[in-house]
Amino acid sequence: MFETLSDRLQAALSDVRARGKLTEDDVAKAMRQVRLALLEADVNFQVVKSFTAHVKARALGAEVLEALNPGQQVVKLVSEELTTLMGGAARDIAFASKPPTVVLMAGLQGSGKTTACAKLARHLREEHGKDVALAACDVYRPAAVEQLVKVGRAGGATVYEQGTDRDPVDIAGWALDQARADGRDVLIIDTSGRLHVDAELMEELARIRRRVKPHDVLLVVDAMTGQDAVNVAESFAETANFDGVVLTKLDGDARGGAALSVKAVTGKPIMYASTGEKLDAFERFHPDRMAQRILGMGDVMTLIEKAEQHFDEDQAADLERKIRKQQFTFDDFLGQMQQVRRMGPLTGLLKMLPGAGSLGIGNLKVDDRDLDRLQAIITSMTPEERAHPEILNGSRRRRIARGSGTTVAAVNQLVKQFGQMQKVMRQLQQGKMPSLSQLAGGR
Ligand SMILES: Nc1nc2c(ncn2[C@@H]2O[C@H](COP(=O)(O)OP(=O)(O)OP(=O)(O)O)[C@@H](O)[C@H]2O)c(=O)[nH]1
Ligand SMILES: [Mg+2]
Repeated sequence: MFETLSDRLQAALSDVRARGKLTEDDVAKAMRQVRLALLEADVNFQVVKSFTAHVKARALGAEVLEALNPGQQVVKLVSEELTTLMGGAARDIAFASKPPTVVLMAGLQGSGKTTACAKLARHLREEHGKDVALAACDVYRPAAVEQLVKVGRAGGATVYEQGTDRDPVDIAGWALDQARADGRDVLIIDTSGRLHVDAELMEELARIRRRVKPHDVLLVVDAMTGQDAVNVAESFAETANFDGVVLTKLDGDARGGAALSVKAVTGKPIMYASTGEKLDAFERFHPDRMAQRILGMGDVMTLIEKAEQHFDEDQAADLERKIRKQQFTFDDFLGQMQQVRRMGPLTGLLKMLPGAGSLGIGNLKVDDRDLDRLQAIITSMTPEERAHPEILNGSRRRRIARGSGTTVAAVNQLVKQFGQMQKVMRQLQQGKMPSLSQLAGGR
């Protein structure tokens, strides 16, 4: 996401970043480029204007130009201002003192409301341990109820539905009674979308609001539609109030215009970001981390959180013991690989590393299929072979290659790399630093 914006902004700042001393001219030139980068990213014109004016004024302040590393200071400044622009502090759903907390989802057709209901339910369950129910109040599209039932259940939520013959307002009221009776912590209401922000849609939302008095109304907007998304949010903000934005389809948004403009234009923060069709492609929107990601400073915090979510502490301790005793086997290797993969596609993870952009790592296509192949090779080994790779002779390797649909060369390479890895581990164990060439794969 935001590749184009990220590349352009980093290019705009690469000049000042490298300089030892900065003049006012240098700053003005960099700001012109930042301005262009933002406009190209489809960021709202007014927003760009005030943003660059603000950064420039601060950059020209004495403490920046006279700092030891003025270039770094300018980059830091841009990062801070981007953070403010995107809403400053991150906000999650605030739970009502008297459950259920009611969340109403609104938005145009196809913006991703129904998917977001299930994703938010999953988030609230996994991160906050909440018991979440969903209410199916989109009665206009025949398949909408079924869709919510399906994704909602996959997200671990109960779905309250009454088909499509009742008034959505009545369904919402009934679902709230159900949620109370069942002692649910949260009730999320899925509503129907419209092609445009029209009076009918607004009236229906207003009626649902009056009936269920939601604690939070979330507007779901499709980031891929750029400024249109911002315009939709603006007209929603004019006619109906909402509390926060769920920005969807960020995975397909190279420009970032909506992400950067929505808060400034509507005054409402982006609370969640959806980055794919799968239920786990959903995260809280952290303006500071996002700004750092865009500027190629990495997003180590999110990476660490993902690692904490997906790595099993006992397994890690067990692994450490095995490495110490030099008992690391192909099975352990497989386990490690599976844990890493649970964190998400590798290409996405790499992008969170600092400097990923400038080192070219961000654009590196790590093919998850390579891992599939490695996994296939290892699972084609017998348990004995996995524990004692030294018994892997020619005929065993041929059998494994056939079994995994790969080649003997691929099997050989994996076995060799595994051998190198064990060697490095042994050396680390003996307190010796492995040489760089060993770490790089023993060439
Ligand atoms: N790539 C990508 N696709 C998404 C994302 N969120 C939703 N989608 C897809 O967008 C399409 C529409 O999503 P829905 O959740 O049905 O949208 P909706 O707002 O409920 O649509 P209506 O009920 O028709 O108004 C589906 O195919 C989703 O899988 C996302 O973050 N990334
Ligand atoms: Mg829907």
